[in-house]
Amino acid sequence: MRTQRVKALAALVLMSPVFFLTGCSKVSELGFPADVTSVNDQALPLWQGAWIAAGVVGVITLILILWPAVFHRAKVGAPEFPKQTQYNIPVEIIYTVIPFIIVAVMFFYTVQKENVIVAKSTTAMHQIAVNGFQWSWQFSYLDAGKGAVVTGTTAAAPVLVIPLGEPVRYTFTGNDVIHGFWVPAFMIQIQNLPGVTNQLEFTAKKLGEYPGRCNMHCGRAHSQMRFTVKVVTPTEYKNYLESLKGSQA
Ligand SMILES: [Cu+2]
Repeated sequence: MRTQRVKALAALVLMSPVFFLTGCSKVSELGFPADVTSVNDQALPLWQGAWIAAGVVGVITLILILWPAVFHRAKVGAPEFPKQTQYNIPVEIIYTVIPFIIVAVMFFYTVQKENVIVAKSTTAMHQIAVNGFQWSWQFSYLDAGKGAVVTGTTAAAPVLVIPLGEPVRYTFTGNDVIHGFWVPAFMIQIQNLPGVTNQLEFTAKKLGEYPGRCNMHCGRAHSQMRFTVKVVTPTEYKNYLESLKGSQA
């Protein structure tokens, strides 16, 4: 009975990476695509590094759990408890210092990557304002004048059209409550806050359509705050802006 249970447990442990990895396009990317935007270039190595760190900690923890369970089992006729030890100063120092080092290293790399991600150049070629409201999105293409605005509804999710290979400066605001502009494939999540303007600059690097949604619970129709980001060539982008201007005339 016991060996059966051990075998079942071993099979589960060995199979778990298979269940985990089958959903990913590429194992090394751990669920996020590479080379989609300039943000992925920074965030993906951080994501991979965090998984490696978690894997190392996980394996060491598993060994520390299984070691006593397998090699220090109660022997027949042994006293009820083994010798009890308290206040082992070196051990206590070690298990305080090691987590501190782990947190410090992850903090260092997070700050380093974040500084690059939020940096603003003076050469952003386009400006787009993203306003979240209950319950959809409004995209204003500022380089095409005041009229170039696309407003979505819960029934008709809006499309954010952006140019390939050209840096865009985005400003994010919230009209009523806090919303969250989230494009999973871009590894981007930034809050739309009422009364505060957030900014982010990035360059799309791959043509295609990418789903986005609001990830701050903002009210009854929060789940319908969907949108699509469409990355097009610079010429198509220019034509799109012209068409927006035309539709306002
Ligand atoms: Cu929302």
